Amino acid sequence: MGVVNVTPDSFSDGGRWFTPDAAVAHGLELLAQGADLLDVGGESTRPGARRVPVEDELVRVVPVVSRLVAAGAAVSVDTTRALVAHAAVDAGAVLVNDVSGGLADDAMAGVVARTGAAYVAMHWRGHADVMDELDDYDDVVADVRRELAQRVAALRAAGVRDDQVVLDPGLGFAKPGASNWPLLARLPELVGDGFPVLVGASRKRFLGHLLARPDGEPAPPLARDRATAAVSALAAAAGAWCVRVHEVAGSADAVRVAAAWRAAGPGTGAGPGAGTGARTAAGVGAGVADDPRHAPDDDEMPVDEDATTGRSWT
Ligand code: PMM
Repeated sequence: MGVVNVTPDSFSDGGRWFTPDAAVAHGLELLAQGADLLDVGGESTRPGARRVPVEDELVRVVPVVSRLVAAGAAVSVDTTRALVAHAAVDAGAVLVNDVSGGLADDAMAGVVARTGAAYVAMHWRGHADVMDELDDYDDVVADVRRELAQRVAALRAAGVRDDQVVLDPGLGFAKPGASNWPLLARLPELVGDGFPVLVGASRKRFLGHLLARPDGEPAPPLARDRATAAVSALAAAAGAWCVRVHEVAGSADAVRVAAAWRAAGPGTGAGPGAGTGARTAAGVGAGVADDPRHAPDDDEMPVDEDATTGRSWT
């Protein structure tokens, strides 16, 4: 999944694709580099960011979605707003990528149910202006899985089918630093919950800290692409369905390596391309039901509907 941020202030690419023409050209370039899916977003989620008015988000996102769809791309819309999601799906988007997992807008689950679009439910604890204060976990992997299970329960209650749903551990969201690594190292636990998993590590702060210079200065976002590709390979090898990245070429190669690696592994019996990393976007347009690990029975997902985190989400 290649990132097309139609924002003036994204942390990772600093507004380089803010005009519709620049965003569309960038999307086409990412497709040429091997992206299966383009993720179009009009609201920055960088730490500390303020919310964008919904009208601005619509104006940024919808024309770019339409033009990329017309050019033959499979497009997802990166939004927490039901109104924007609905407009983008009307414009041809096949997937709604909601970093709030439905918590930011009560109407989101209903829109996803009605449109039948595929839906990424990401782990989230609050908007960008407060999220760094919410990095408080007993066991970050168990806590994220439990909170995602609560989102799945809410989606099911709104009529969303399991085969629409993709889960995402939400790297960097309420996880400014060390909390990200167990989520990656123990990714098979999340994969084992039975839903396709999306990983969004690209250019994030925890990679900047990892690659810090000797004086402690974090590596800047544009210097994090090789580490991102390394995460892509490892995540795909661990069973991730999709990696969301800014620099596509390196990660496209990385997931192909991981797919071949998995295919040749003991007991797979699968041919090249059967690894999740090499899946195409075709499965997204049809929901995500073709994923062999998909459509779990209700009792496969540990849903604890009574559990609360004790937080206010809005
Ligand atoms: N990260 C960002 C934005 N959208 N969506 C998903 N599903 N997962 C992520 O980790 C994620 C996301 C923030 O990165 P950006 O500002 O570079 O787009």
